[in-house]
Amino acid sequence: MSTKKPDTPKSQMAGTDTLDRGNSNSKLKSLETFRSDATGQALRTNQGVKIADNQNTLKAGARGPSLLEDFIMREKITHFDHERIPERIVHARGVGAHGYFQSYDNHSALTKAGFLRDPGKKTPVFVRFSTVQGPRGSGDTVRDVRGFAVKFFTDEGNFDLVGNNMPVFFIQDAIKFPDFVHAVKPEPHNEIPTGGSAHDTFWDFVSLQPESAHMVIWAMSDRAIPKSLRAMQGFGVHTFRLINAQGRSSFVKFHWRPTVGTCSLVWDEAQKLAGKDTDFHRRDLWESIEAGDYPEWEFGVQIIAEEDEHNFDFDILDPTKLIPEELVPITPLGKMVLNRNPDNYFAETEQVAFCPGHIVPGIDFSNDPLLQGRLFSYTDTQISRLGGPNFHELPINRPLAPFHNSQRDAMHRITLDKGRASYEPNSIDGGWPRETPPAAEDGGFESYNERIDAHKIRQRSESFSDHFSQARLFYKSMSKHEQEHIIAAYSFELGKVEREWIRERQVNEILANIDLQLAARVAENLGLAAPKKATVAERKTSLSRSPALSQANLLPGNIKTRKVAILAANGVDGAAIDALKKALKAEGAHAKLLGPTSAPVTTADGKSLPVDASMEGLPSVAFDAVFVPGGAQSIKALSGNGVALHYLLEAYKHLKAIALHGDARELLHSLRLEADEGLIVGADAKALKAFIAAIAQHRVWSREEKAKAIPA
Ligand code: HDE
Repeated sequence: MSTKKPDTPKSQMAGTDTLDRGNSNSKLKSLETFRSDATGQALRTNQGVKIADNQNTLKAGARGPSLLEDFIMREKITHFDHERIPERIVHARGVGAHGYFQSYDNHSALTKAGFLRDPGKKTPVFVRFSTVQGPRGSGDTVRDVRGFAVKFFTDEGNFDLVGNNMPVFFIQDAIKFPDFVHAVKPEPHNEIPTGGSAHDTFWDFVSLQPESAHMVIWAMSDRAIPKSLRAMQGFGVHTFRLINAQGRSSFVKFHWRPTVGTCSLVWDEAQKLAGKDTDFHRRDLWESIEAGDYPEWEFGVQIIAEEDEHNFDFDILDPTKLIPEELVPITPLGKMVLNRNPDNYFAETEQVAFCPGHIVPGIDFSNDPLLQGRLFSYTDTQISRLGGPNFHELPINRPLAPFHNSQRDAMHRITLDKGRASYEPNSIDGGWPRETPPAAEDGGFESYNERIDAHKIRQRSESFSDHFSQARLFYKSMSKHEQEHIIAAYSFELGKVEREWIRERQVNEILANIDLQLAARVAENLGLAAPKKATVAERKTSLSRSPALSQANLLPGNIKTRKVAILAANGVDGAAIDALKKALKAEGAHAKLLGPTSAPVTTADGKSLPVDASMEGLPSVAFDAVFVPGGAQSIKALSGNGVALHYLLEAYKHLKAIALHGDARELLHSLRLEADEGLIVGADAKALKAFIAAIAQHRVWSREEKAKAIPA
């Protein structure tokens, strides 16, 4: 972001800009003349009249009453009065970014979708990440599922992959969605809590709805407090179909894997961030893109041949089940890069309208009953949220593929349809627009020719009835520290539940059926008796562990884009700062210099160093690691500075890498800490290497027990 003082406008320049949706195609650009740039422009009313005075309402005398005829003031206030639109009923808080998708190869054996057949093509995308429960102004780091919705502007129309950062869902049938959402949302009498699930109605519902057991354990895991939006996996959740030119269908699960690895905050850090920086995740996304650290994901699919549909010990149509990667590995198809921030939050991130029903030839739905319901819901919700059925004409939603049909009029119509015939067939307008028969390339959309022979019935398939095996698989696949976090999260959330019978039901009828030890640990923390046995018999499954589910196995082994705080006061060793910055730069990581205040600090050799912020301004929770350079005078000042000491203790408690360089060793005494594999003391190259290695580990898990003694 530029902090330069802006120039005074000199000329009356052209007032529109173009939208480059991550694509340099000039034909596309010329279609998009809706971005308004007011630089050099006169202030005018919406009717184009130049405004002479934007400071004073028209009055009868300088001290007299305002006049109704002031059309300038009335227009301005009227527009302002209607600025807000309804926020999304779920996923209200979100952040978006533009970028592109590029296929690695020609995947025509799998699908006829054009954007997956041409490795030379960059398909523009717009992505919106979101939390689910909280309103638009709620905190970014609350414990919650994250939405991961991608709109691909393909040449054959828009494809929306509206997924989450967890591979399963709370319910199996769409008809239960309003019940689930009503239960998790703030309670109706007092609208508490904002942004969280730690309350009675949520736990009442999920403890009565065993199909939620698997998703709830994901929500109680570290996955629900991601480190950043850039460090999240994404999942299409449902099984979809890919169809090739020969009409062959394969079932697929869609996956996004971030190149920076998948990792999380720790709980105390997440809670503090929700207060200290409500915008933590959106700020990180924005700043990374501005800095050129473009977030990147690999896009892949698990492929299940049509004939293998029934070869699993769960139903692939059941959205509460994942397909373990150990059973079906992910085939990489391409990559997505986010390289441009929106120009306008409302016009782009708020008005973007996703719908799982937006698909293109080569992609099709499965009969997953949750997906089937979603196909209806999203368009319906946009009609009330965006005020009518023309939301596809808003700039952020307009396909880049041309669209013509006989749909006409309605609220907010932008397109001026020429011609007389708004019906088909017609002979007046030459019969246009006409149907396109399906074809191997560029054909009309054709649904997969699936044979259905069934009774009309309201019933859940028996193959959907195993609610606990995969929740157990998830728990058993976690590393020790991840299991401890899950126990702590259930204990925290259920501890906030006021009704004891709800706590008991969750422990005895859900957790006991996942794992008796998990149930016993949570019961102990709640002061309940540990359940003695499961109420549902354990089923035999083909897999007891899935290492791919543990975030301990999902780190990239480097420190690219990580952020290090340097704590300094007057008298600091400037050479140590330079050496660290150089080393971090070589690794693709970043450093910020923090002083006791926002004033520059003076180095031991008399140089003045501007600081990026004060220690209070950018707290330890905003960083991945902390470095304290030597310099006797600086260390003396920091040892007597409560903010600095708290900074280090908090970073220690949050299991971050800390390096105490040279004289900074003294701080060990003031802090009453001992060096460990992530608390590195020393001033040589070896110490710097050890510091970088510790950052790459993301957290010092071996410290976790000890760190519990540090006050929060
Ligand atoms: Fe959504 N969901 N959902 N959902 N969902 C919405 O659509 C709905 C589900 C997801 O950034 C709404 O435009 C039903 C699963 C994301 O704009 C609404 C059911 C998954 C977003 C809606 C589900 C999702 C939404 C609210 C059960 C993961 C935000 C505003 C049948 C695969 C998209 C809107 C954005 C948003 C309905 C279940 C993901 C009300 C009925 C499963 C990422 O239409």
